[in-house]
Amino acid sequence: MEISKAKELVEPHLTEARFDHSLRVAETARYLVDLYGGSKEKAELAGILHDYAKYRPLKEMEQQIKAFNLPNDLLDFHSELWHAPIGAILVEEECGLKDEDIKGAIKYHTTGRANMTKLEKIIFLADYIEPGRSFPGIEEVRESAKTNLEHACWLAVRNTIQYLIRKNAKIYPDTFHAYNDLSSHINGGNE
Ligand code: DGI
Ligand code: FE
Ligand code: FE
Repeated sequence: MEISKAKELVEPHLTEARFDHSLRVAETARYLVDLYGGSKEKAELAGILHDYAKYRPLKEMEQQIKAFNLPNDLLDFHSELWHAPIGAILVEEECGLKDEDIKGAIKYHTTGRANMTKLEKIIFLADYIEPGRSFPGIEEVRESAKTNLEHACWLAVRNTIQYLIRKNAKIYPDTFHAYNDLSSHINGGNE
């Protein structure tokens, strides 16, 4: 898919601010590909498309989780998680995007998972550190992103888990799986 086509397809589904966020994620993902390798085109497309389903009505997404045979347990967690796996399906259904790497990066961009592909890590991290973001601790993640993709992803998941715990929010198992898996990359997995 052409980059310009992807922008055209996504823009009507997002607010202006969310579209601009998506363009910054795409730009940040290209920067991470410069550092860690991979396809710049796929990274840019995944960045542009990652929040495609962000503003779908909740009722519609609830039905899609069932209709698309997505894990039912998603329904027991915050609806904020739904746009990622649903987006990965809708970009194919509505936009004809078939690339499995890009669909995986969209599917896991919110929670992460164990054994993330490089593109999944790049989009997960780009979504967290794009220049419009201002989370507590983000500068440390941005610094780490310059030298160690896994460590930076680990910091981002750790910060997200800490933020969710402070809010008394539930944490989806894939988020823990991502944290544990990335931990073994950075400290041998024994702690
Ligand atoms: O769509 P974006 O706002 O660009 O970013 P995102 O897709 O990473 O969504 C971020 C939200 O998802 C943020 O409010 C934290 C939340 N989140 C991430 N992991 C989990 C989670 N919420 C719950 N309940 N459980 C999780 O594991
Ligand atoms: Fe998102
Ligand atoms: Fe996003």
